Amino acid sequence: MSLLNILEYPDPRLRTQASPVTPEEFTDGLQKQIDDMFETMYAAPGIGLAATQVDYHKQLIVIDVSETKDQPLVLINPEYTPLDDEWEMMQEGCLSVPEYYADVKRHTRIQVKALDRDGQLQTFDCDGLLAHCVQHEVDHLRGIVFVDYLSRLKQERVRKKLIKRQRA
Ligand code: GNR
Ligand code: NI
Repeated sequence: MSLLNILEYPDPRLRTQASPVTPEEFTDGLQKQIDDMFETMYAAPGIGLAATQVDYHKQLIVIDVSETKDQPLVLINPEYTPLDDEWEMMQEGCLSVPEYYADVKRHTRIQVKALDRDGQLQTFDCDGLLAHCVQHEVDHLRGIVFVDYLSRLKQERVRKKLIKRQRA
């Protein structure tokens, strides 16, 4: 396994739209990419990682929100739908925006449909941290970073702080 480099905001590659994984792409190479993404996420440490963040522009996400770090979840070509009209705020962080945290409003309860690492369709309902994490990761696949939801002033502050940090 290998650790992958994580792109940092405001890297323009974080704006890339990921393409769906096709049936022919379920190869050993994809399995290795998934394992490398888990290793990178656990090492960071983080609770989720989207392929976009490691400059791999396929619709692939790895997640583990468990305290014990033993409940890996692979979401390929994910889609979600809100289960009701409720929204909630939660403080979010992002491995592509190091050392910055801000409140983000997301759907409280969602239904998720995605393929697993074997290409089998999985469907589940979730809420809480997992629901926030899925929405945050699906945003990455669409080229959206959580700071996009903040005021222009805050976005400008984060951008300057990270550019300074990247030079150091
Ligand atoms: O590690 C992470 N924590 C987190 C906390 C609240 C909502 C979303 C997240 S995802 C983040 C890892 C990451 O950057 N995934 O893209
Ligand atoms: Ni993120």
